[in-house]
Amino acid sequence: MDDDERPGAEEVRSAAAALLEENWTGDHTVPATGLYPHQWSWDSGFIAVGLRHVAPERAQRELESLMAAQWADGRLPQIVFDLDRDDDYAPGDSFWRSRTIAGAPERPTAGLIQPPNHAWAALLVHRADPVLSRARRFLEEAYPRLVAWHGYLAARRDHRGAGLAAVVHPWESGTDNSPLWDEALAAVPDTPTWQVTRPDLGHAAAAERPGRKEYARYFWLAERYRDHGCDDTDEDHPFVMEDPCFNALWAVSELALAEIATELGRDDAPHRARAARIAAALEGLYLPELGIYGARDVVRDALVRKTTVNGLVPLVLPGLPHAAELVDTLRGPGFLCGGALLVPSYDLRAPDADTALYWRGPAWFNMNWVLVAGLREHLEGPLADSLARQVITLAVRHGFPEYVDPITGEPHGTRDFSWTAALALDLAM
Ligand code: 9WN
Repeated sequence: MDDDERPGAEEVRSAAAALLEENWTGDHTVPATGLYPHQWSWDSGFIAVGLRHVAPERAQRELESLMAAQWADGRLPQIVFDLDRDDDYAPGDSFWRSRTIAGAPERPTAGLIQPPNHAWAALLVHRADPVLSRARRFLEEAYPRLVAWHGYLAARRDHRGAGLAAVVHPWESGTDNSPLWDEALAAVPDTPTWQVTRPDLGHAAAAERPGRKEYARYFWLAERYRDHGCDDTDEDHPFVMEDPCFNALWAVSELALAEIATELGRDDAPHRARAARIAAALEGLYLPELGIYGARDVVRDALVRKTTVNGLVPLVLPGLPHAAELVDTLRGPGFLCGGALLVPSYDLRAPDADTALYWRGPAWFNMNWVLVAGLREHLEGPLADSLARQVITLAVRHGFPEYVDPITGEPHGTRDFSWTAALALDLAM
């Protein structure tokens, strides 16, 4: 790409800041008006990372509003519903009825969770403006909530007792229709009691969203979890998966909590110990023959041997034993050397890869941002820099799309997507 095609830092900053302002509701940022009208958990983490450069107080409030919807058991919910603005999303509050569940907060939320990037985000937000952060007691207030959130993962989601947290629904992974979940999902009934509605298809093309059968299974699983009071005691829950992306983000966030503890004059050792335990347990997901981390299907006690971007995310961990192999895989024919501009969500050589279909081939900006951080962690500066430039260029050129075709850069999904703007902004600063 020619240098003159690249947007300058000021162009990125003003376009991204304007979009984030537009998507700000007064206490949080929606992922995108229309398709995603509420507050999403890991979106808020990524959005805060970008917001810190242009509106540090709003970045703090982004995380505070999510943490205000914490459940008594410590979970941070996948979605906090904003009923005043829009109810055009399913399943919404009428499905979850969270206020009828013991321990749920005042504000209506989903019962599920999303990947724990929040402590990492909180640390970055603090460091962007420590004076403001201290004046607002941002870390003092956030720390116990983040400790409780990670405590929930350790106490309620470590189904095997091996040190990893499991997701009980594809939505919890944030990578909804990733090929990692195919087999486990195929065993889930597609007969929910709740009538499946698809408002999402009014905002994005059907060919770019999960299919009808998948949605029926998503609803069935959500219904099952809800009908067990979201209490994580359902021993026959049919979908229990250990995701390398979710757990790597947990470990990084645990390391961030250690830094936060130090900043607050508390003991960082328990956080470092837990991060080390997660990192050690992650090694059980490594697939040497593929040079990548897979997922574990806890119900079937089997590893899912598929090469997806989720399996590259452990690169963010310092001292990762297989970092060199992961970098080779990332540079290799399934990912960047398939001629890709950005790292795709799924091995481009897979017969069922589809470069326009959501988490089954397209490149996502959050994953590429995480990989830039991972490459920098492992001293792969030039590759990190070229990936960062592509993130910025494709984000700005196409009006902050949700995801892009990794080969052509063609935009897909919704536009004006908040984390695309926030993370391009972060890389441009
Ligand atoms: C379900 C909001 C969310 C992201 C997820 C992405 C998509 C929701 C959906 O949008 O999922 O949570 O309705 O498809 O997969 O990562 O957090 O942006």
